[in-house]
Amino acid sequence: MRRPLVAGNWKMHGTRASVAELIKGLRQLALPVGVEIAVMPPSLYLHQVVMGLEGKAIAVGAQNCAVEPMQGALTGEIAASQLADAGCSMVLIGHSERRQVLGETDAMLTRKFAAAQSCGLMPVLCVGETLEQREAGLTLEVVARQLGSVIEQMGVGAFSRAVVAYEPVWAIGTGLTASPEQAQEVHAAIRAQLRAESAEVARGVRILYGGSVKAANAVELFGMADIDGGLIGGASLNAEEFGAICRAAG
Ligand code: G2H
Repeated sequence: MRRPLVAGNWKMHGTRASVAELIKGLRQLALPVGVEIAVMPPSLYLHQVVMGLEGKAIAVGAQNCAVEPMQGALTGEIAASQLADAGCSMVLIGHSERRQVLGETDAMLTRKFAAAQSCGLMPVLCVGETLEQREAGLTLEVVARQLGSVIEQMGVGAFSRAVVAYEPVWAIGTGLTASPEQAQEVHAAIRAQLRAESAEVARGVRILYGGSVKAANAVELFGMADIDGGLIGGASLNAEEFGAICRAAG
């Protein structure tokens, strides 16, 4: 069976002091066995979090990596090899805030996905439609294109070492959540797209749901057949709430 994964995406939140508080809260959590748990702080605080969570079964990931895998002349970027060196084990690729605000394209994201894997990091590929696209009936088409561009370049086998996160853009940080049935429909389509290339990869790949997940709606969402955990934004900034969400996946 697939091991659920709950990852906290801290986005651009935190100070050294608030990060220290959050680490303290996370260290006190009773965590469920059988659930993989990760937090993804801003890059500036990765070292602090890796050190602070030493010995606790919480992995650390980054929110982005450079298109080039190795260190070099690329001002302001961070290479996947440097993230691995800093103690990260995974990295978000193509969060909608980066696609929309920073103009990251499917082509760039495929390079980042490849860079991450070449350095031993597990990419968490984010896909999802805008409200406009949903209302135009384009949800499955948009998600299939975002996923398809990585499958095309990397081959489906790459998803035996990757995670997919479905995050409807209209549900991100808005308080609106996709209903479990709405999310399940898209998750099933993602798995079917992978199954068309490899039944084995489709069976094993974890597909997370993200978008205003909180303790109050996590059990219902995680109870759906093709939802294998969550990517948690706002609610992951509160250790107790995050802990409750992790337990909901157990
Ligand atoms: C979606 C999610 C985490 P939030 O972006 O990636 O954020 O839970 O705040 O909607």
